[in-house]
Amino acid sequence: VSADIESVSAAALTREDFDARFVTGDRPVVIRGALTDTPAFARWTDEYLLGRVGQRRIQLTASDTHTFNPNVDSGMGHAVERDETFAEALRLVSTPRGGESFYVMQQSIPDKLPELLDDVPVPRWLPERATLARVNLWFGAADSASPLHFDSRHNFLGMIRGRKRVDLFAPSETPRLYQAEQSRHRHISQVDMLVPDADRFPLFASAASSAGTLEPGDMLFIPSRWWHFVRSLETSLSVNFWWDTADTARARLERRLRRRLQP
Ligand SMILES: O=C(O)CCC(=O)C(=O)O
Repeated sequence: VSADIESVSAAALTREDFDARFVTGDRPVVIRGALTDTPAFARWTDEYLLGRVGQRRIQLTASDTHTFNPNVDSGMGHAVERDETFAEALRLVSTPRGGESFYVMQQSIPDKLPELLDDVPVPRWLPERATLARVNLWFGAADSASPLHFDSRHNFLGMIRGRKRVDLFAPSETPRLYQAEQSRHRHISQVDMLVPDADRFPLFASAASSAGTLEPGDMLFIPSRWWHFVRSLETSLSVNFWWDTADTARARLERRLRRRLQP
């Protein structure tokens, strides 16, 4: 059961509209062309990135499949992080080799790649009442996929180069998504989106989802707690912004307290 993710053009959407319709409304939206006027969109070629941050050290995730799942027992492959220079990571991601795939995942731009920070201005749709928490870089080859999961913060996922295919599930679908409750990675689903196992996860087929393709320059708003499965359609470079409102910050604190108080 899948619908299209709603989309609006950047020019047609004010910050106030965005806040009222999508943040308060708890609805995802693709803002088309949101990043086309950023320095990152104009400048981020391999040559530019190598010149600016080639020698900076980052974590590169390696996996024996195209799905980069940190749950060792997921059956979706074994993802491990290793420390590399940005230049080496770029080389490994760009040179496919049999049996091993690489994905630069959620690397903090302010902490690890500070020379790039001025290239990614805070999107003008960030509500005035919101607090920006993190800005990350993602860089992967075609077919790289992060596992189906949710985050506790609101998210803007923006494409700089390449396209990504995204599937979204509302928090109300959680009972059909087989959350890895017992794991350290409890925000990750046990379902392999690429080959769902109907015997182990029979309810998954009836989960309602929406899907869409992010083109270069587009930015997707993923509300807090919405499940997302993201796959690169070609070599892709993206950034994401995690942010809180009073509601998401309070909900996170309450969940943490409740977990601590559990016998
Ligand atoms: O782009 C991806 O692979 C995943 C992005 C994501 O999970 C996020 O921004 O929270």
